[in-house]
Amino acid sequence: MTAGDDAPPPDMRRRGALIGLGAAALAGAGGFAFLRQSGAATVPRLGMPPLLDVRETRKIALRAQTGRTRFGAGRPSMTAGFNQSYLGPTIILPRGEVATDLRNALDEDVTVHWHGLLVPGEVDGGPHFPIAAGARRRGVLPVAQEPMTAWYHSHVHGATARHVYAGLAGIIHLVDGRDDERGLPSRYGIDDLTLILQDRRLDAEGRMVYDLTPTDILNGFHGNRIFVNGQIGATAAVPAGIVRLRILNASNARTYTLMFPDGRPLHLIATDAGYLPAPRDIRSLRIASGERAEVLVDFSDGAGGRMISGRGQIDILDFAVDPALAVRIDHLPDRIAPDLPPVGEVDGPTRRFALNTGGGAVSGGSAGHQGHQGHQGHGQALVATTGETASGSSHDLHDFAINGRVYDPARTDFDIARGTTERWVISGGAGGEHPFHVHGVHFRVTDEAGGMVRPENSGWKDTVLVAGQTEIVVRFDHPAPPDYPFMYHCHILEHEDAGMMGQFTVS
Ligand SMILES: [Cu+2]
Repeated sequence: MTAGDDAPPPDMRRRGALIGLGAAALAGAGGFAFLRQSGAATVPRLGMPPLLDVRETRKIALRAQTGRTRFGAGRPSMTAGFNQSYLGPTIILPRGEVATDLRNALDEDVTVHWHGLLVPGEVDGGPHFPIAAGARRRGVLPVAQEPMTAWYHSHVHGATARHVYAGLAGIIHLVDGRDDERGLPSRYGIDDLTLILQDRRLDAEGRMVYDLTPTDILNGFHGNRIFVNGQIGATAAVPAGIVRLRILNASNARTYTLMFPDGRPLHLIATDAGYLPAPRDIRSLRIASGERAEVLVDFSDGAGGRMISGRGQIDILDFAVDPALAVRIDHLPDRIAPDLPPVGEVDGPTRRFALNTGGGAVSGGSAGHQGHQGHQGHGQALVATTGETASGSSHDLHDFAINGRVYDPARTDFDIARGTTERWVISGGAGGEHPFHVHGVHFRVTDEAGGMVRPENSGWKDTVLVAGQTEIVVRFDHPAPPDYPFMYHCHILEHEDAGMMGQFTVS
């Protein structure tokens, strides 16, 4: 169903016109410094999200709020964000206990799901943990895991796609202070770049819109512009050395195949949930919605480059070497982390999950057809629509489910004994590719479509793109009581909202 991910609409090809943004347009681009000026062309420099470093304070304070944001040269768009008008700050998170103070200044429920953090169901921030309009909720995250790039986003059932699209998402760097020993770049925004990739649909006046058609639900919502950290057409300035890219695919549905057309390798150092033992050289990186990857790229030849997706059809981000940036890391590390432990012995049941996309495969989903109420329902819209599409009826065309059961918040799909290791076999059906995410666990991928596991899936994962059939081995160490179960779902957010989700307890 997502076969067209790498095939852009015509207006996404070659963004040459956007590179030549005029000064008037840049005034609205967020105030980022200009990278260079040559003739009439002025290129905005890629900015990083602001930092929320809680290593000392041990307190994460986030406020969900609406805003108006200008993207590129467009007119201001209705948006939402955490502590700002679009997206949220980069949280630098230490291990240990960290307090959370979450406030909701929206006119509707919000949640803050900690995607990738191994925390109990009570603080996981899934759909069972709504924070009402105007409310405030405090909690504690017990963080006891290895360094990784995680993220946070709203996860209100039926509204997740609209919320994330509007901007209610941000990235987390979980750190242990040892990256210097590992020989890894760690200077934020200089040689350690955060790249939040999103595609968004802009109308003729450059305003972000979310018009959900039945086709958008079937394929997931795909945009006509690429945003990196909420910016269009920016260029990243890098030193002439080794640069680390922390890549988060925070798109609603699009899968990217990232590469440099000059053949420059990507040295993969981390998958979703932690470091690989050593860099793995790859020529392209496939990254689906919800996934993260960290790569090192060598710019020591002094030449910039252009990162593209899908064999040259979509420009993602230009890189330019700035000689003023001091080079701190000039060679690849040989070794980053200990070898991955062997995949654990399976001592629980094997479970099978068939991801259903319509076609009458659904039976018995009694609580089913509630999925898309949130897209146009209660409260303020958060993001504009043209009003031309009637999204509320579209779910009647396609039933989205897992094993024939549409998500029902009142139904626990199964219970797992804490400490058990299970094998899960997930099938996407003919032609469908779905990123499958499980809350509260990290897992290993043991088989993809009967063949080799791709490098992108060779380390610790919490989300895996299922094309055909994928097998994972999962150990369940973190508790989730009946009131706060863990979710498993497709991370194409329109599929998830439409019911391709289930939940389980761990006790
Ligand atoms: Cu899906």
